Amino acid sequence: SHDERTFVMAKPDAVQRGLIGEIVSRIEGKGLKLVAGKFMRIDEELAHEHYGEHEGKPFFDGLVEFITSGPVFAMVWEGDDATRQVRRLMGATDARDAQPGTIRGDLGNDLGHNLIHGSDHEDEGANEREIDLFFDDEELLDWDRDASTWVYE
Ligand code: DAT
Ligand code: MG
Repeated sequence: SHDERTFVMAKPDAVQRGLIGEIVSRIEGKGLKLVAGKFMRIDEELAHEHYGEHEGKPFFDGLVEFITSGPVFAMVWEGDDATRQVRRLMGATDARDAQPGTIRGDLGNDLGHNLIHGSDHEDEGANEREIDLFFDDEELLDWDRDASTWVYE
């Protein structure tokens, strides 16, 4: 099915560096369908919920500080295997190790400042949880994109 949804966000460093369009463009170009987008600030509470799995780790406070430091562009993308496909486009967590051709590999130079978040495809249900955390149901648009018949056989 082509209707898997995943949560993606251009982090504050991507927004500050003017890379929102580049990030959207790469995911759009891959053939995924945009279902929601929101330019917003993450407050302390949302940051703790979103990154709850990392609470207690040495980098947690810095991570929360970074993600709340400026606006982010939150998105929901849909497509076949969308969660894993976005992770492939993103590249490895540490942008210094990410392969060229990936968003982090081409545009990033740091572990923390790694430009983009995408739901973890190895964490069952993380995509739906994160979509629910950031978006109300009515913010997710139900629409047909004519190009879909040319993306998937
Ligand atoms: P990802 O963003 O690839 O899903 P993650 O969920 O393991 O990676 O970690 C969330 C973010 O936390 C990651 O994008 C950057 C930061 N981070 C992860 N490990 C770190 C570490 N060892 N030191 C500093 N920051 C780290
Ligand atoms: Mg993660």
